[in-house]
Amino acid sequence: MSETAPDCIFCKIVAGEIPADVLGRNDHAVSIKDLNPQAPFHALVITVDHHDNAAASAAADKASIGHLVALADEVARESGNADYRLIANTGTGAGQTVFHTHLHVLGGSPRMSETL
Ligand code: DGP
Repeated sequence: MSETAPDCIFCKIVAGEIPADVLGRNDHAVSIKDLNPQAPFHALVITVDHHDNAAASAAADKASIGHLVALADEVARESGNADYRLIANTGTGAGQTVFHTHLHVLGGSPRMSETL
C-alpha cells in the first residue's frame, strides 16, 4: 500500500484519478509531461509515495531518489534528450508549488527557463 495524502494533485495523478500524459513508470515513480512546459522537453518524475519534497523522500528511503533519477534518464533518452537538467524545487522560496516529491527533467535547450 502506497503512502498518499488527501487533496494532493500528484497523488491523484499517480492513482490515475486525474488524467496526465504518462511517459513512463517504474514501481516507485511515474513520469508525466509538465502541464506548463519551460523547455522543448519538460517532464516531471513523481514519487509513488507521498512526501513533501525530495529531502523528505530521501529521509524516508534514500533509494527513492535513485528510482526517480533512473526513470528521468529513461524518459529523457527515449525522447531523444540524452543531455538534460534535473531540478527539485524545495520550499516556496525556491518556487515549489506542488508539495509532493518530483524532479523536473528539462531537455532540448540549455538553461531556457527563467523560472526553473
Ligand atoms: P514545482 O514548482 O517545482 O512544484 O513544479 C510543479 C510543476 O507541476 C509545475 O511545473 C506545473 C506542474 N503541474 C501542476 N499541476 C499539474 C497537473 O495537474 N498536471 C501536470 N501534468 N503538471 C502539473
